[in-house]
Amino acid sequence: MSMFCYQCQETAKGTGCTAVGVCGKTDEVSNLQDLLIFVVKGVSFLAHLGREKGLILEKADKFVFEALFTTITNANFDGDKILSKVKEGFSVRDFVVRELRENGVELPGTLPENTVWRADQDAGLILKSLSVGILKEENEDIRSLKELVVYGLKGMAAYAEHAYNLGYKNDGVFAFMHRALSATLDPAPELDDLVRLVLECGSNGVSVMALLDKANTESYGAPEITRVNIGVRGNPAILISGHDLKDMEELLEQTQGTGVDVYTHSEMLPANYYPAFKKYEHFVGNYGNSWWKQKEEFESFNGPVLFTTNCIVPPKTSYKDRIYTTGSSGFSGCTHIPDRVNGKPKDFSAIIEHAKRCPAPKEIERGEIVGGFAHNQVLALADKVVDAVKSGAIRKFVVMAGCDGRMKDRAYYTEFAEKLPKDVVILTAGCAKYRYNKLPLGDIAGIPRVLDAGQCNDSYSLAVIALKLKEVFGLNDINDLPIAYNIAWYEQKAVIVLLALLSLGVKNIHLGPTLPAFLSPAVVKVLVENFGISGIGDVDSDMKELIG
Ligand code: SF4
Ligand code: SF3
Repeated sequence: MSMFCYQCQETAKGTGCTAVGVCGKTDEVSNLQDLLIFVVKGVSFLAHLGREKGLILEKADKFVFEALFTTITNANFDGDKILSKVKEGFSVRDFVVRELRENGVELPGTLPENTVWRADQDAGLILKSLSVGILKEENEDIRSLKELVVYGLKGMAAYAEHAYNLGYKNDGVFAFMHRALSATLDPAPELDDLVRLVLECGSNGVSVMALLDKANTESYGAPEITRVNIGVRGNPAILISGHDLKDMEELLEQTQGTGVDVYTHSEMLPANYYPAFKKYEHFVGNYGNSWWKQKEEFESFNGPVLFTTNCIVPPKTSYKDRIYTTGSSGFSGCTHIPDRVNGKPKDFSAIIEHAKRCPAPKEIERGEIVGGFAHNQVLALADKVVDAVKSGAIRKFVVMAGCDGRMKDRAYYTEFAEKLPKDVVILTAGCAKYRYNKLPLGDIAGIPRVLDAGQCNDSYSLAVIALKLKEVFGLNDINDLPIAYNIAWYEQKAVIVLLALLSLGVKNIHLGPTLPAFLSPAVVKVLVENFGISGIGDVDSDMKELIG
């Protein structure tokens, strides 16, 4: 075994990637990510000591969320970038220690190794990276709960970073991140304390998604019902993927008047729903499907592709030179567009010039998809929705949010959507929607049968809608609503979305296509007993159970 990673749904044999990632991550990159998490925990341990005494250090907050985001599945495959992040962690650690001393915060007599270990040479770092992995924790249940916390924090970090890029932050979320990471350094924690931490992770997940919702909507307007073009025009173009709307804004600004069009890819599709982006005439629509189809679709797109976040599939040499990364994403050998300096916009001129040299995208489909059903828009239609439920025109909603993935068994979700009775409406968010958002599912009294709220973080919108419906129908329990949950997961943002739903009291969530490998049997038992979580079975039996 040269590595161990089991953080995503596609982990090898459903147990763990041990030689190379199914995602394409090498053992060296995987181990360096382990080392980065090791250092992150050290920084958070120290930052938490400061916070207990009222000392807030933004440098530590920023380092922690950026580093966690870097280790999310399919975000960063660049070993050098991860190594430099580890080194940055050492200097952030030094800075925090200095600040603690200067502010009279006492350091404990014995400090965890994570706060003091260092090496100056890369060889020393690489050697250390082999011994700080997940399996170092021998107790299966403690390991499971600690990793569940860390993966929830990774998702939280991604959303915190997007909000931060727009000038929004929630100090309580940062405080929690440091406290939780610090708690994972306890060599002999009580299981109950870890379970409590997992639940707190969920409520902080709600806070960070609410923050990002506020950041996105205050910056770009509330998403509106939109018919998104999925065809192409004849100009050279840039395809923008990932989740970061600040990058979207700056790219649209800088491409204006250059003759280069912009299309969204995968999780960037919901950018089409924001009023502020609609004013750009050269913003054409969405190209392609969810992340795992990129090998074929980037080939036919012809122009350069900008990754603002996950999900990158290791590119084929035929188009690798057209891949650009920015922010927490990275891939060795691809051009990385540096971060903003002193609040100035990123410089996208290189990718724009590249686009000008490329042929226009090849058409792979034609038509439109409808989206933009975030909470504001749905609540504007609340009367219509409530009437439809009261009259029985809508029998039930089914939340089918989350992620898509490449495994064949995800055809389940297409079949489930197709077989749903005609009086059931799908509520979705995240890239899971690509399994059914182009099917002719029709509408109910003018309400489309697939209501897409947006990106995975917009699952928050689905929770707001559910809470509003609960109020309108005068119910005491969110679980009394006619809403079923059949959620698909892949990476760690789905983990925080799931924990957030649990913290809101949602029960009986079906999670598929498989339950996480990082949940030990005892932890699964806790989730089943307290929240009624279950996996999925075959479409017909699940339909009976979920819809009746
Ligand atoms: Fe394997 Fe997923 Fe980890 Fe990649 S992220 S190494 S596929 S478990
Ligand atoms: Fe998708 Fe990667 Fe999760 Fe944001 S883009 S939902 S998988």
